Amino acid sequence: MIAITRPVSPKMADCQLTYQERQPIDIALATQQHSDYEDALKRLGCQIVQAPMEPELPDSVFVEDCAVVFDELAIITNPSAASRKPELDTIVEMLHPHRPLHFILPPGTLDGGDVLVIGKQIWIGLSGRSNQAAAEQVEALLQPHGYQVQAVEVKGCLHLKSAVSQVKTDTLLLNPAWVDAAHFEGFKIIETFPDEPHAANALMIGESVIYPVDYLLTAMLLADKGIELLLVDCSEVIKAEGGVTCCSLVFSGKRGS
Ligand code: CIR
Repeated sequence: MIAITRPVSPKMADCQLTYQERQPIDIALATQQHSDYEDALKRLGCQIVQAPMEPELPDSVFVEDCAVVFDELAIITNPSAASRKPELDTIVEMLHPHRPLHFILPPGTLDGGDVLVIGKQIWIGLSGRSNQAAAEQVEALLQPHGYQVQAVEVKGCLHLKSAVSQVKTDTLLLNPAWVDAAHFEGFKIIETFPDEPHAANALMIGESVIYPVDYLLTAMLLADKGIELLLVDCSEVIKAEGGVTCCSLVFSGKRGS
């Protein structure tokens, strides 16, 4: 597995914010936490490939939003937040050797945080950042490869994967206030605690899950259910409305057909 990451920008405190109040961000601490996160990815067998630092782009650490990589091809997104569009260039360069690249075109807008992929099923969050036109473009690209694409309404949070993510082959972690569990037929659902609304974002790699220590109640619940957790401190990216999925682009080093 390859994991593309990018160093924290010194300007991360000027990040986009939609639902949260602006809070001071400790850049040195964010950098340390990001390095610990990269160590967790390495422990799970990922080879880290760092994108160049983009000091002037506050949200550039959140590489997940720039692309979605499948075995057969990669989709370069089209972020609706103007400050995030320049993040794409270096990710295009980095993915070019690995996959045929396809681009989401206007009027489509898409952030990778709105794309949940499990096997050949793809859910696309209709959020403030991603729209139906983008979902239709994703479907046109992936249906010929046997994928099923479903657009789902997201309310009250930034991205679909703020509301739901995979924690086991057959199990999703989900905040029912933000997305309807009925969209995920056939999966077992673990609900986040009402006191930890942001706790639904987990990064499953193999059979392990990288998870924020910041959501202890939910972490204990997941551990109780036998899920192997690698806990990482995410206090600073959480202040920027980020989580564990958004700080990497993880994909197989082998290309499929
Ligand atoms: C933004 O609003 O775009 C950033 N401050 C946070 C992006 C987090 N990305 C993600 O969850 N995929």
